[in-house]
Amino acid sequence: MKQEHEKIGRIAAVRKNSFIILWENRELHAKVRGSFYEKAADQWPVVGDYVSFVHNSAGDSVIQSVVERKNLLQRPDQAKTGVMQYMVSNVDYCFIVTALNEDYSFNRIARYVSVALQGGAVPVVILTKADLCVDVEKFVREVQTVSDRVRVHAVSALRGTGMEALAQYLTPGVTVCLMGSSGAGKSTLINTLAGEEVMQTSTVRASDSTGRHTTTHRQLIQMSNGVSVIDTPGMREIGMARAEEGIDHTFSDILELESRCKFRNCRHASEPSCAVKEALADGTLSAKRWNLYLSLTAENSDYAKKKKAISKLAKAYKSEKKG
Ligand SMILES: Nc1nc2c(ncn2[C@@H]2O[C@H](COP(=O)(O)OP(=O)(O)OP(=O)(O)O)[C@@H](O)[C@H]2O)c(=O)[nH]1
Ligand SMILES: [Mg+2]
Repeated sequence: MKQEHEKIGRIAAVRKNSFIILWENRELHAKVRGSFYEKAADQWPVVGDYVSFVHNSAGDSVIQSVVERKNLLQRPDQAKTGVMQYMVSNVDYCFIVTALNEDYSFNRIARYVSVALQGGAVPVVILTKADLCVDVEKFVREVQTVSDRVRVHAVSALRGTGMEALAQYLTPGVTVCLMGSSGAGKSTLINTLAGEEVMQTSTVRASDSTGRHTTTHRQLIQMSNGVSVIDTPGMREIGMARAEEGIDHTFSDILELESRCKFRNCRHASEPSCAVKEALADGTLSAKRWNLYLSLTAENSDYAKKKKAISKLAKAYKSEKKG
């Protein structure tokens, strides 16, 4: 319960155990109250969280609790240690930013779409640097085949083209999070939308078209039109973990096919009247899409197995210490 003297603000940035709270157009430095140290990692404030806090005008304010989240976007940490990284919360639209150069990857987009859908955010693929690409429409069409849940727009921040299509998402009170590789143009897009330089940007390496990790931490920016935008540092990869529902939503066409197989536990191997095999044979389902679904699902369940093994080891270690 929020006490009389507590205020509600929104987390704009997190640096280890220090937090920045946005409150009445001010940025306040804050720490969490001691009881947080007994809480699980996903209970700690992340960028996008609304928090109840006690204001301290002379020093750090103190976060008392995290207001119940609408959603939480997460991914496995890159070291694949079985630990999840809790990225951002209370996101309406997840802008999956991919440049129309060597950065473009159909498979990576499908991964981001699964993560966004798992977190309950609407995935919107933004193909940037359209000015560098000769056949933009081909890529737009291809992205549309990732999932019927995905929306896609091609833009050039450099030329200012395609930006007007993004206005439909940018309504007051909405939170948009931008994700994608370093150098894809996330911060540039935010600056263009804000109409001023709110984020620092820098040129990409000509050799491989990738960026230099200009944005180093997640940051929420409140724009004058009432939209909150979260910029994130470029990600090298996006692994699959705890994303089974997101994967199912992304590949809902495959789930629909599976439901039409004669046998409920059909492995789509040698069983008769298998709707998946039939769709693969008549071309309604491409082998590429089927294999992508299989590989994302396998990666996701591998993670669950690994996590189980780790917790088993941890339990054994604990009881050994006790005994
Ligand atoms: N040609 C072209 N260049 C662009 C466009 N948008 C961004 N860029 C350039 O791409 C480079 C990288 O842009 P950033 O906005 O810093 O990329 P970022 O995704 O924020 O990168 P990180 O912060 O490292 O994750 C800059 O030199 C931009 O000027 C575009 O539409 N067309
Ligand atoms: Mg950036």
